Amino acid sequence: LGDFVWDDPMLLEGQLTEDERMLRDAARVFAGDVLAPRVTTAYREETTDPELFPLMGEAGLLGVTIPEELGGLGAGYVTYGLIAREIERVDSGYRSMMSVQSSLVMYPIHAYGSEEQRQKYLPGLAAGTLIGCFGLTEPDAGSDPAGMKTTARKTADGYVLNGSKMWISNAPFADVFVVWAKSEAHGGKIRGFVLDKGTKGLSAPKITGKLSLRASTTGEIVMDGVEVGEDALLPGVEGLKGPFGCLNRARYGISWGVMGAAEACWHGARQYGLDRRQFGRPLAQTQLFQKKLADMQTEIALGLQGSLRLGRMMEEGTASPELISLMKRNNCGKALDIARAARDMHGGNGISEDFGVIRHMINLETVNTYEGTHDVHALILGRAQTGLQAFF
Ligand code: TGC
Ligand code: FAD
Repeated sequence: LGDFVWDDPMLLEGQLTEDERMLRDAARVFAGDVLAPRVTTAYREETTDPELFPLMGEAGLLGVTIPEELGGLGAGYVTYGLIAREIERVDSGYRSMMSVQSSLVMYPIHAYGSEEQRQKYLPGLAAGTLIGCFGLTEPDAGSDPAGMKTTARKTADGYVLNGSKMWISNAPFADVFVVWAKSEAHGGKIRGFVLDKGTKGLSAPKITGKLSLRASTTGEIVMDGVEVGEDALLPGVEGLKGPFGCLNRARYGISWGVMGAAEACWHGARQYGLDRRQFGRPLAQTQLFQKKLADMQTEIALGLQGSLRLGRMMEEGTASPELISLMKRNNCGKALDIARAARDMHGGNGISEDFGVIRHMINLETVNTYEGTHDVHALILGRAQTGLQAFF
């Protein structure tokens, strides 16, 4: 039998290629050097420095799976997941900025866009000189995006969009808006459009007062008679499978990302328990403390192994949307439990910004909700195993 590696019980490290380890290590250095020093202030002040996008771009963190000739890294899904894990180890909001740009903006332009749209947007998005956002959710259509009210009406040479989107990451400073609307010219089917900042009738007010994910900026998208040409339509997809194709990639990345946040909480709690003495011995020498550490270690080891398997399946083309739901749901729920336990294990210090565990815990409330809530993914899995639709 082999040796037990407490912080990598499944020996994940040995299951990665040299390139994957190298790109992961570069992301870890970036997260430590560039993101970690900013996060406490950004979170406290509820601000995002848009300058982070070009820095992420320079570091090769945007469009990891997009081909190199379009500015991406041309790497695989496992690399994308490993990078999400390193960034979310610092903060879920920073991973959110990166995954919206990569999976929800660059992916649809690459997968569904025309060659002109790819050339126009992808290099700038990969470099981070353009910032993107993705508008699916509306004030009255969250878990049920088919209920959206945003419309695209055909004109002689394009479309007019009307409607509003809610809870849109990056929107207030975005240059490129991928929005989904019901198009009358396409029988009321959902179609994707790429809008440019500054187009008349398009605005994106910031949502303030968020008590979670404060280092990521969130806004509305208001479309009040936004006129665009035919070239704004994403030609390659029709129906809900368009936005869901993007969500599959982002949800997969989240399954890795939240494990990074969970690891930060677990390692923090372990170290705190080793350093802090009560009743004449380290907290880490008590049975209850060790049981919590063992639970964290187990769930993280299993969660990472599941994400790695899913990543390999994505790379070989065998991953199903339902399996993505399973991993997104499981890893978010487990990460939230771990963060809550770590907060408790830090005692009073657990509520201080100096230790970061409460920031992770509160962030994970959002991550458990966006990209399909924990319960909505349960309904997707329930439907897949019973054949019975329980949404309505
Ligand atoms: P349903 O009848 O199940 O499907 C409609 C059509 O869509 C297709 N489809 C998928 N295609 C690819 N991948 C998937 N995962 C797909 N899921 C469904 C399906 O095959 C069908 O296609 P067709 O050709 O037959 O028309 O649709 P429904 O209306 O019953 O949907 C129910 C439900 C609950 C599954 C779905 O609406 C859902 O997943 N709701 C959650 C909504 C959600 O995840 N919103 C996310 C918004 S974006 C966001 O949160 C970004 S946060 C980013 C950040 O900051 O990191
Ligand atoms: P609702 O759908 O109203 O759900 C409320 C509750 O009801 C949940 O517990 C849910 O599980 C439950 N529920 C819903 N339907 C059922 C059912 N059939 N059976 C049982 N229970 C049910 N969206 C974007 O498009 N782009 C973004 O960039 C984006 N970024 C976000 C950033 C943040 C910080 C947040 C908070 C959200 C973001 N979202 C974004 C929106 C996010 O995807 C939605 O909030 C999420 O899909 C849930 O929708 P909702 O908020 O309308 O909740």
